[in-house]
Amino acid sequence: MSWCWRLPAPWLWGSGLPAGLPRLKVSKVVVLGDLYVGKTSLINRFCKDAFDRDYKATIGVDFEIERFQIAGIPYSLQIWDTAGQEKFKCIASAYYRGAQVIITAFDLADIQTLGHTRQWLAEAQRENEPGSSFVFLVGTKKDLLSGPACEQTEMDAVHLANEMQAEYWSVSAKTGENVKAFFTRVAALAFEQSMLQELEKKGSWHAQIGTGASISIRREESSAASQEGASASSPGCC
Ligand SMILES: Nc1nc2c(ncn2[C@@H]2O[C@H](COP(=O)(O)OP(=O)(O)O)[C@@H](O)[C@H]2O)c(=O)[nH]1
Ligand SMILES: [Mg+2]
Repeated sequence: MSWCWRLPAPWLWGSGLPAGLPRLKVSKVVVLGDLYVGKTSLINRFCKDAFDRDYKATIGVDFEIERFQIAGIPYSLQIWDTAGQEKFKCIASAYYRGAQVIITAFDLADIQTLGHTRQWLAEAQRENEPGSSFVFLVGTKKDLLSGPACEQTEMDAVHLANEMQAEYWSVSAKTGENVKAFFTRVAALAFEQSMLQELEKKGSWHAQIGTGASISIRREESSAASQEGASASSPGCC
């Protein structure tokens, strides 16, 4: 891992890969939540390792690509950010469609935004096959909260995450706390699911990794690992 850049439009991406490279596997990740909860800051912290207090909303829907090498396979997360349309609750359905990972974000210091994540998730799930996306609930701005107030909010969030069948994380884009660990988890789950889908398509439990060794995966173990990964937990709790 890794490098990252902002691309102006989806149709410009994916062409002109150097010959001989295996086709890039890409997972679409959408980030949702109320305006000002810190979605853009979270993505910027991960992709650019930067925090800009006065970050201006971007114009037009946009995404970042974060590239990884997992077991020798080039792999990318395509992380979609809104451009402020969430203010009007009118995000185009194309934004949600095909999301392998749905991240619903709320501000730990603004409890109202937690309740709204339910609606954001429902919107995103309407545009996707039931059960086809991993769901994460992310409490942002962890640096603003500590002590009993933080604990209570996180207990409420874990409760809601259980209802949503989501995994709960709390992060701070400002300090960077948990941001890398969180996206590493996102990438690991999405990559595993992509690999399993690829293997199922090929009808074989053997796959070639990059240009190198052959691996085999036992279906039972892999699905158990996926289910465990998708269950609610609170690795980022304070
Ligand atoms: N203290 C603190 N402020 C944050 C954090 N993340 C974002 N913010 C601030 O919250 C405001 C909204 O952030 P932004 O990323 O634009 O939110 P978005 O509308 O959800 O994309 C900005 O003033 C950010 O500087 C954080 O982790 N800690
Ligand atoms: Mg934003």
